[in-house]
Amino acid sequence: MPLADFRNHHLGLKINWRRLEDRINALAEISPIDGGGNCRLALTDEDKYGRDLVVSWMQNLGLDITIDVVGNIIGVWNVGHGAPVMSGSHIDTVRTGGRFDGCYGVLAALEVIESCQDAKISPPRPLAVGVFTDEEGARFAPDMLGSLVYVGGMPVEQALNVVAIDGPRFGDELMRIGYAGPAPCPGLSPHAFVELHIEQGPMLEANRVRIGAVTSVQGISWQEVTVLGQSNHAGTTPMSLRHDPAYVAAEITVFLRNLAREFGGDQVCTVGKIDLHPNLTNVVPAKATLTLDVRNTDEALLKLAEAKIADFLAQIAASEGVKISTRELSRFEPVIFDDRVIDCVESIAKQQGNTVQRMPSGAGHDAQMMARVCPSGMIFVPSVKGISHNAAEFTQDVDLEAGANILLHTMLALTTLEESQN
Ligand code: HGY
Ligand code: MN
Ligand code: MN
Repeated sequence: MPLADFRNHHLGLKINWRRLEDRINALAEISPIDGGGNCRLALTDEDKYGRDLVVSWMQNLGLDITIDVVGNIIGVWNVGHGAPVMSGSHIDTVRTGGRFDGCYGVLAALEVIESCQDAKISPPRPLAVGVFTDEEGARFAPDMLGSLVYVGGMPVEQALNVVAIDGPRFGDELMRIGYAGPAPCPGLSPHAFVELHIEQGPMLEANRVRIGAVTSVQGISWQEVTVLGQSNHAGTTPMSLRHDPAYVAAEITVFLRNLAREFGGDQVCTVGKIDLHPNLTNVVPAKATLTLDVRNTDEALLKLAEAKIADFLAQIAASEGVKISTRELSRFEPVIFDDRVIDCVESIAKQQGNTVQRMPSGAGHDAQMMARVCPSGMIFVPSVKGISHNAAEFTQDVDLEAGANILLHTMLALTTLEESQN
């Protein structure tokens, strides 16, 4: 069958929603938290149990499974010829994660393969599913660490030596959970990559649109800021003599909020983590360690925000008599997806009767790393009330099913994408 006809020949093919729903619920049973979400921080035992379950489903589908040196799991359905069309995402979560963030994309990709197998169709290229390690970066920074190493964006040794916020070394935890694999990184470059994900923001719901054809991912700047002051007695130390890291941390948090307000547009700033030492009621802290998450779709504005923050840190260190040091945790420039993949997602979404809009991604995703090695793109479905990184994260079944059917036909269409000219 000529490649061009291949896609049109299967337009009626649909995923099995019940089967996909059952798998989403089964994975969500692993380390559930109150409210219906999950806590499976990267390389914890809970992450291992989730990995084991997904690997068992890959085995049942007869996929060729490789585990690489940073624990990425790649399952390939070896039909057809040449480099595979790959989909996938992550199954690690933040501490207060929802059941869809990442997991939906991995399980929908498995469902695409199983639906093709059920229909006894044989795509002209292999189809692959990637389960990337530590996409969240919540325990081991940076975020998207596994896919970054997969595409050669970070040396393996550097990744293995990353230290978790709770102490252990990445490489040791990977060994401990039994996912230190033999496959080298950089890994196999796919022919094309498309990731299905919940939007995690309010745009699709606000616009009453079902599908997002994602055009780009905004730039991300993560820093750890350490403020060293002088521990002192809370009762006896006059305010004028204090060098108080907790106060400085609060001023930094307020500065970030005001900077986002001043910049407006897509600028977002978050202080998500503050640790005080010794963290006691009657002690002026000796040290504050906080994280800054600063993002913008525009690289020049992101750089300007970073420069303004650096100036403020220098000023407040001088005025409060504290010592401030910073450590970069993540720094990714904005990524633009391949027009052909965006067009494909948009046209297939319309063909299947969905409302669709083009939009940037506020969250980071593995697709932004895959875009370094092959034509890549993403499909979004709405998040109810735009909530995510929260157990209350929710997406309607009808939207989840629609997204998976678009993934099915986008992957099949990408098997006939002409070779990139680069
Ligand atoms: O941080 C992010 O945007 C993603 O959830 N890792
Ligand atoms: Mn995610
Ligand atoms: Mn996430």
